[in-house]
Amino acid sequence: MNQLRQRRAREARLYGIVDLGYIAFDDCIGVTRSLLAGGVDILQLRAKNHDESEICRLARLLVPVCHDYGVPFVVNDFTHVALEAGADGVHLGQEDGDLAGAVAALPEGALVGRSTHSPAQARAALAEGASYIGFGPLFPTPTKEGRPGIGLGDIAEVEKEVGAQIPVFCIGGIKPGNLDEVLAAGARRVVIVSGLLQAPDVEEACREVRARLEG
Ligand code: TZP
Ligand code: MG
Repeated sequence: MNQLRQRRAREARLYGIVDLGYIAFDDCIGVTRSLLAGGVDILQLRAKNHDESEICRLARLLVPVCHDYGVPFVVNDFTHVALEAGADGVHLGQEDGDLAGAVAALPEGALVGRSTHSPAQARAALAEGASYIGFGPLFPTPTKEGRPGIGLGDIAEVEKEVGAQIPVFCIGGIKPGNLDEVLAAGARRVVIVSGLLQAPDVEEACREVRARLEG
């Protein structure tokens, strides 16, 4: 990954996800362009219920689109797909395998993100070499059904301990309407999925959220 994109990831405030649960395969490039034009700093492809060859095909199309904007592109779940597609990294959940394996498989400087649901998991991900973490879901969300919200109470602690070393992105049920309370709880960076993808104007929604994250 080039230095521009490394820096963009380090300083990222808004992380966007093209989630095929919300977006049709054929609309992915257009929606990705809207997210990028609106100012997302990292873009992930998340495609539950699609096979790996399809994900790889789409990832290959999205890599140059993201790179045109200087934005790192990350594949959810599959390190080998990230590698094959020329992505800038992979995002792994708690059950998606060890981080060291992904770090070893990907080029030096690649992003290896981890989903975490508690301060203990956040500290463990840092110790295992995560480039960044997602922390949540803060609120219950249809994007990740069946998981309880962890609330806002641990954000400040995780931001202080882990966020001093790697980016911590709060995630899960974040919308323009609750962003202020998330920020007031100590969040500095967020992932927003449905709140952006379901907005009437995706680009404008990103712009507004970005301005509030920087404000
Ligand atoms: N991991 C934890 S919550 C979540 C993921 C992928 C979904 C976030 O989506 P939304 O629509 O912003 O609640
Ligand atoms: Mg996963």
